[in-house]
Amino acid sequence: MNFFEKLKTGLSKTRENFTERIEELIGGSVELDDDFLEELEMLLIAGDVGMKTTEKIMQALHKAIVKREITKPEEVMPFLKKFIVQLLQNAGQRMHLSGHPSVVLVVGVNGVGKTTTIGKLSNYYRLMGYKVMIAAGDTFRAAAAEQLKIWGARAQVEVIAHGEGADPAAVVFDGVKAAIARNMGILFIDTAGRLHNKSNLMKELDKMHRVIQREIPEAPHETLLVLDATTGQNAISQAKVFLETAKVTGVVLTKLDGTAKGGVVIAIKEELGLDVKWIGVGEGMMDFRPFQPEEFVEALFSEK
Ligand SMILES: Nc1nc2c(ncn2[C@@H]2O[C@H](COP(=O)(O)OP(=O)(O)OP(=O)(O)O)[C@@H](O)[C@H]2O)c(=O)[nH]1
Ligand SMILES: [Mg+2]
Repeated sequence: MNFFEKLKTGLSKTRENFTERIEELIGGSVELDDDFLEELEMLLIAGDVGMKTTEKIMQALHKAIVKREITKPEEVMPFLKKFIVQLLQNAGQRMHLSGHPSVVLVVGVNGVGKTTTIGKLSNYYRLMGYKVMIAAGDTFRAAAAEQLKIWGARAQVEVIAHGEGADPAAVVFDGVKAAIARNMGILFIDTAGRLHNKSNLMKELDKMHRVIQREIPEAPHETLLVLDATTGQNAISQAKVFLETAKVTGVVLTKLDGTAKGGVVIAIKEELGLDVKWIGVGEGMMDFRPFQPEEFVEALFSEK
């Protein structure tokens, strides 16, 4: 199965919950009346697109109807598709990797897929020709470093780790030093995902930043927030806490396979002002790709 097929299969529940219900509405309507518009609005909200985004889409649709650019229900689907691609389209999706090394901090609450994402990213960039290293900054959870080492071995990338309970900032320090000494292109830093309260999270991230910036003042070059698509709107509230404490530069949206809440991709951009840079559609190394709006929308709106 190629990635597009995987994405399409992964999004099948989201399609049932979102696209197919909109298609049903369109198929059962003759007119673009208030009932139709109200129903469509409900379906967008139920599809985890987010309130703000739904409003924006509905306003644009209304305008198109008033201007008679759209006159029939069956014209609504192509309109939505185009509009959503436009919403997701932007220039900020590329990773900033101009450092020597570039430091990429990976944050998020527990279980969202941080460690897996670092494994996948390491492999991706190694295949692109980068020299990659990983620092196991999650010293809190038992076996976290072991899990990372397994991923490191699979991705053929070295992992800098200390024992359980060690100071994460000390691991980060060693990681940064080693990455500089060995002329690495990218250093990925894993972090603990236990449910932080805000002040603890802030303290821990501050400390890591200080350690990193002592060696590389402009780092971290990227702070990726990992969000789990299966949690839908909860992912949005989680993200807000991180946005208040860390300078997040992009989102990795994991577990798009098998969730009905894939519409959250659209909400992330509009509600949080963040770009989804990567998506995960499975547990394997290759189930991962830069987010491409057109491909995503194509998979979301494709026929079975
Ligand atoms: N189906 C699916 N599972 C995923 C994906 N990404 C990660 N997972 C799974 O989610 C689980 C948690 O992944 P981890 O990478 O350990 O998550 P984490 O954020 O590092 O978790 P903590 O270290 O406990 O905070 C694992 O079983 C992964 O295999 C994905 O894109 N799709
Ligand atoms: Mg982890």
